[in-house]
Amino acid sequence: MYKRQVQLTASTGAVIDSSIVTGAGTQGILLRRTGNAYVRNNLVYTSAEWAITLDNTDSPLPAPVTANVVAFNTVHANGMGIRMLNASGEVRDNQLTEQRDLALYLAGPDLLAHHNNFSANGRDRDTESAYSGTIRVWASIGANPRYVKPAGLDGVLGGAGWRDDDFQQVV
Ligand SMILES: [Ca+2]
Repeated sequence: MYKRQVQLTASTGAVIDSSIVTGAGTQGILLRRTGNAYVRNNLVYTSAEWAITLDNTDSPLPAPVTANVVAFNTVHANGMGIRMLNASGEVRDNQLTEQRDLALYLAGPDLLAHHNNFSANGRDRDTESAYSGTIRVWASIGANPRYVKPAGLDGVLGGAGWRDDDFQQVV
C-alpha cells in the first residue's frame, strides 16, 4: 500500500502497519494528540521533513499521550527521522538511515528507545533535556543495513519511482 502521507489527529489505539510512505512534502506519518498508537513495519522515505512524528504539543501543553509504540520501521533519506513530542512509549527495532539531519528526537517523558539502528544520518540522536531523567536509550546499533537496491532499477529513490525500490537487506 503506497501513500504520500498519513495523518491522524486525536485518536487512540491507531495501528499503522506495513505501509509505504514516500515523497511527502512535509511529514510522512503525522500523529497528533494520539495515544496507544502502534506504528510498525512501515517504510517511510524521502519525506521533506520528519518521517514519523508523534506530536502532542499545544498551548497550554496537554498531558502526555502514553503507550505509543514505533517499531520495526525502515526510515530512510528523509529530512529527519522519528520524533516523539510530549508523547511517551517505546521506539524500538527501527532502521534509521541517511536522514539529512537528525534521525531520532526524544522529547517526551517515559520514553524507551532500544535496538534501533543508525547509519549515515546527519545526526543520530538527540534528547530534550527537560525529559532526560525519564528517557532511556540502550542497545543502539550502528551498522550499514546493506539494502539490496534502495532506488531500484530505475535509479529513482522514492516518490514516483518507488515501485521498484528494494529495501531488503543483503544477508
Ligand atoms: Ca525506483
